Amino acid sequence: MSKSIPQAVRERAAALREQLHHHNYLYYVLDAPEIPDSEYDRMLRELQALEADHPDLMTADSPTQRVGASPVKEFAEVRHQIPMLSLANAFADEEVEDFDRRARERLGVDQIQYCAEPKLDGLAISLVYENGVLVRGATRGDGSSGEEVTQNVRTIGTIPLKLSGTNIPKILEVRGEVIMSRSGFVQLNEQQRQQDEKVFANPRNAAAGSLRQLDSRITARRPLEFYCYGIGQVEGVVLPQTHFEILQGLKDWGLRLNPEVGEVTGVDGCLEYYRGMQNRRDGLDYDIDGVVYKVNSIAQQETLGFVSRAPRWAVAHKFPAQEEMTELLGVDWQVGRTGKLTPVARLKPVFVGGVTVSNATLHNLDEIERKDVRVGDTVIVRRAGDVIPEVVSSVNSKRPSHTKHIHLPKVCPVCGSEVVRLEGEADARCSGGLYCEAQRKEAIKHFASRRAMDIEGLGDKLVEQLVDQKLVHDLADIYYLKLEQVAALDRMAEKSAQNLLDALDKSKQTTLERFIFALGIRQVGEATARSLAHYFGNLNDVMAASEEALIDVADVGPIVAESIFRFFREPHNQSVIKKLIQAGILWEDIEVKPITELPLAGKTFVLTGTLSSLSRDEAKAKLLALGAKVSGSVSAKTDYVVVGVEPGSKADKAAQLGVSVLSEDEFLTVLGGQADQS
Ligand code: D41
Repeated sequence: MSKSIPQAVRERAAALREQLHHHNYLYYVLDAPEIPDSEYDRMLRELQALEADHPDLMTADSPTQRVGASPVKEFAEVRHQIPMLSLANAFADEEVEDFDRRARERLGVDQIQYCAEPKLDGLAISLVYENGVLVRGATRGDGSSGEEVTQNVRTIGTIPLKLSGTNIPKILEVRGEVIMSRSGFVQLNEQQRQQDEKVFANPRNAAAGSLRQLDSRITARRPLEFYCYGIGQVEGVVLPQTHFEILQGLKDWGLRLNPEVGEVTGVDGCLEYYRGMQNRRDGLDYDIDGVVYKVNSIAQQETLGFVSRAPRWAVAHKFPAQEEMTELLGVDWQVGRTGKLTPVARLKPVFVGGVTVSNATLHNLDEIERKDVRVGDTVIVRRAGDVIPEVVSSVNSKRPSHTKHIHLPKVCPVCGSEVVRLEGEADARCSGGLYCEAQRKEAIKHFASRRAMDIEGLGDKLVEQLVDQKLVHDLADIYYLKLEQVAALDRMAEKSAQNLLDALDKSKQTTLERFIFALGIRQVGEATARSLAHYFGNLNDVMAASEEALIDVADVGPIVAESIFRFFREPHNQSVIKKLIQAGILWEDIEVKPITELPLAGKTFVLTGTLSSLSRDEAKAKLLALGAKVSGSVSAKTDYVVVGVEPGSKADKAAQLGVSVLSEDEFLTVLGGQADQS
């Protein structure tokens, strides 16, 4: 070290390093930070400035190393002093039983104590500490030699640059796994997407790609973590007699140990641990692909030794793979509640995630294109936890010469109606609406709802039964139900059935706007239905209107106009409407009066609090009928705020903005007065 550095600077740098190490340990290892991040950053910047002014101050274990260093051209090769062994795999319980039996026979014991660990799905690395200072990090490579990634591992917060505690060995090689958490992975990919950079297929790939960066400043920005699982070369310390105790010792030196690691007895203990981890797996914030059992006694490990490159004292008990390759035989399109078409991959059956999978989702056409999946391709199928299996990607190198591109069907596979994909929407939809079986239940529920035809007693459960039992094929069928059909349904009796028929009868007397709203045309809510009713005055004119004519209606833009136009061109919709009218649905045609001539035209109301004489929906309906708009929030454009009992913040907002406030009585007067006039 240079003599020109003042003693005070030297001491300050040492003190900062000491504090930063301590806070790093509290934050990453104990998960119990004592100071805010801002304070940590301030100390780090101060140390960086001192080191920049006095480069001789720099040390291998300085916390400033965490931000990365200048890029390297390539990684140097490092030979592992003691080879990093590989792990034998077991897939079935019987293979674990065989492993345990062989080990017991060799040792001549009845039962073995094991250390059980989750098998993290990351990259194995080796860290060498000399007199407590991290001097080298290397990948496992082929087990004999790997790549030197010291600058990169120094950027990983959970890897101590300096060991803490007492009895620090002269040389300590720690082995463990570098991983990326699931949440870190999601965040990283989100960021990559925003910056138009490559997104990673899974946390393991992201961890590998991040660790093997020639520019460690990039590694520093990646959410990598480290968990230790063992040791290599050790000098200058006497280690405990069991693997579990050795791991505890590493923890005391400041290395991170997975909290799931535990001691178990015999093969039964192993299998019990396996089931436990399998159940907890989905709840962890990192991927594991199995568990590892290690004979706990170091003396017994030495007796057992190893075959070729794998120890006889350890085995990885793998979970069923969550990703497998198989062939894409074809694609079917499934129609969902709203008519949305989802492409479903028909696969050559494959065992993945513990079950045989022959169908998987392809999400939508954009995803199919992004993943470049074609029929005939070999694809990767993923089934994680209880989620729906999905096609992750195609395997380009396995593409045969005869693949077929996947196209959106022109007509709905369920009902044969035209399929439409509106501009700017990822999803394609069946235009069959009321006719399409897949959409029928939802359409009927909407039709019957309070703000539509208001059919009392026709709830969701009943609608489902009616459709499932094939009593109702289209909307209009509900008006042709017979008493004995309804009475025979679950949780129905003669009386309740009669009540439903009465409610159906009562609903037939309605208004044009309710009827249009009840049809469930995409993009047509209550306000638009009302505008249409008032603009055209009768149903025939609405049905016959051109897109140009529709655009002239207040609140109707080109997208809404197209949706309405298409709906009424669909022959099935036309015939269902005819059948509904024939069932006796009626309303009085509206005398066509431009909306601007209605008494409350151009006035915007906001309702807040509970009104005693009418419901919020009723009040809204009355206002709409008088040409007013009803909004959910108060703004400078609001004309009146109607305040009921227990009003919310909207009343305060009205006062702030100087908007007129109406009590319930005043509001009723407005409605009554206007109603008389109209
Ligand atoms: O979590 C892991 N991925 C893990 C890997 C673990 N918990 N323990 C391991 N133990 C070993 C032995 C028994 C050979 C010391 C391992 C690995 N090996 C390992 N990782 C990659 C290759 C081998």
